[in-house]
Amino acid sequence: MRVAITIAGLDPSGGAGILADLRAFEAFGCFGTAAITSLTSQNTHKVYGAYHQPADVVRAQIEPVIEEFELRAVKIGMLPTREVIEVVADIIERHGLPNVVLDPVIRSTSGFDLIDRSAARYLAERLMPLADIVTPNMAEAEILTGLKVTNLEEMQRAAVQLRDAARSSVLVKGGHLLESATDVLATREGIQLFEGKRIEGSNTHGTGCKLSSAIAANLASGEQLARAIERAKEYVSSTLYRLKAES
Ligand code: PXL
Repeated sequence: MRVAITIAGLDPSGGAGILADLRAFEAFGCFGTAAITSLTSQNTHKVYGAYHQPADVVRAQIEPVIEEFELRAVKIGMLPTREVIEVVADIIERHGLPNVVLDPVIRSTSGFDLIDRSAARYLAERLMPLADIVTPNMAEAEILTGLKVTNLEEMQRAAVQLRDAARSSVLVKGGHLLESATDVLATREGIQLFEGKRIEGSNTHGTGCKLSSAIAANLASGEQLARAIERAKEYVSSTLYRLKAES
């Protein structure tokens, strides 16, 4: 049995956060475990609030799971405070957890700050270097680099800067590009583009959560990074088409 963990926030409306992560794990044959970092109050249109969990509560959720299961991948989503970031970094280091996919969740699409201001900087310094791949969207790439990220060229510049700073692979997601949804991957080997079609009129809430979890599940099955990203993108597109057809 391949087991993965998601360490992320709970979106009770199910589109984002751990509920979306668990579905993506399952779609790729991974048994999902989870630790909740923040209980949010939201629906697919708006975030009303977030009740961040104390760092020791986050640790208490993760340690017994590690004791029982040999984790094959770790997806990290919303880490709301410096203290929670420190606990997660410490656990990854001490247990040498493999296939760490970090989705640096900072702000909801509707503009709600999901993590403390100083936590974004700490996330970059402390946790990005421990990740195998970091998956910021364009807005998150701007906050993490201080660069403007509005087109493909700027996405490439941001991806390279983040890769060099963290020495981990970086996928800057182009879901907010006007004409396409092309993603930019920067690894030690160089830059690779992943073309994506923009799916008009679909509800994109939670796509980042699904993508990072699907990448983690594919890495857990032994896929190479580029193939894991391709398969994850196909999965996210298929869920968007399905949601659109059903709405
Ligand atoms: O999509 C970003 C995100 C991640 N995790 C949780 C969220 C959101 C956006 O609202 O609520 C828990």
